[in-house]
Amino acid sequence: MADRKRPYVIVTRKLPDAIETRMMELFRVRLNLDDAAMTKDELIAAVAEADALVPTVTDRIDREVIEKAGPQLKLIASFGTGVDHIDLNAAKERGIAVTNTPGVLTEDTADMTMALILATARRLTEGVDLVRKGEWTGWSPTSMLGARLSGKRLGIVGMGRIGSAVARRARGFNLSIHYHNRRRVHQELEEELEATYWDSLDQMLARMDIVSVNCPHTPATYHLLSARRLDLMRRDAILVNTSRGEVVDEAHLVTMLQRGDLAGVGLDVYEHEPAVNPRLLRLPNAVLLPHMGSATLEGRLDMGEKVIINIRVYFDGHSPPDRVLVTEF
Ligand code: 8YV
Repeated sequence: MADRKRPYVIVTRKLPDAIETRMMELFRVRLNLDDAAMTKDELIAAVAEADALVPTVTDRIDREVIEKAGPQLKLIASFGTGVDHIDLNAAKERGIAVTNTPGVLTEDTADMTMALILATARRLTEGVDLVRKGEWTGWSPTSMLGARLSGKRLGIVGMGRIGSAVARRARGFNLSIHYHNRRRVHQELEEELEATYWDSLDQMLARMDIVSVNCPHTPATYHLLSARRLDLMRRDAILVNTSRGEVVDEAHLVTMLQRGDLAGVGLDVYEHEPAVNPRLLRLPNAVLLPHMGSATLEGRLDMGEKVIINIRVYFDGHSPPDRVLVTEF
């Protein structure tokens, strides 16, 4: 490809070597080899010169950044599925296309959701800590008792790709599947999962042993699990979140755990990421992960390949396969 025809692509974080190498072959690229997250000024400078920007969840591409974009910026090809870090309306107004990488991190995120359900119900991190600290004095019939999964009810908030993948796994653990979603899913899927649909999130929350948050963060889902709704949950229930922290009122969640109004939480995401509420850190019944739900080698490669395809297809003059439409949110 002649250089003048190659789009100039700025990548905000270090990506897997194989992806960066392929990008170098296909585009004019500025990589970020030391992986330091860009400041707002650096993002503004990047959109002033790039034809395509490849950000991640750690970059806030807000209206202010988008309004500073030069006329050459045509595409924001995000490395990740969630697009809540990008102001989609501002991009649309400027005629800038936005793409993401859906589908390729479904299985990995669902695996991590199950891992958090198991770890929280069976007190995995408490057990690990006991052994590592040399404080384990031997087996006892009444120590480290958790909750049995088999036969319990799992309520999935958001039955999209990831929610359905969680449900399939959960069936293998003999959990019964319940869900709340904007729209009821197809009958075949409901039958396959033997899933019970709840139009009322309030009513579902009040009856579940385990609640899993699997919906995206949008203006409509911000604090969907509000203080009032969290208070509806059973005292012996657990909550896991591998989606976005903003969907849950985190401060109230912590207060409930401190008061013993909830049995435990498993969190991979936080409302003010990467800050983790210090009160959470002190709670033994909180299993806390550093936003690693999709962190597999295979997943990162697949995400990178999707980014490359979206850029190529767009600059070949076609609609990219993973174009995000504002109306979806
Ligand atoms: C990604 C995620 O790793 O894709 C998402 O929405 O939350 C993560 O698992 C991250 O977004 C990369 O930008």
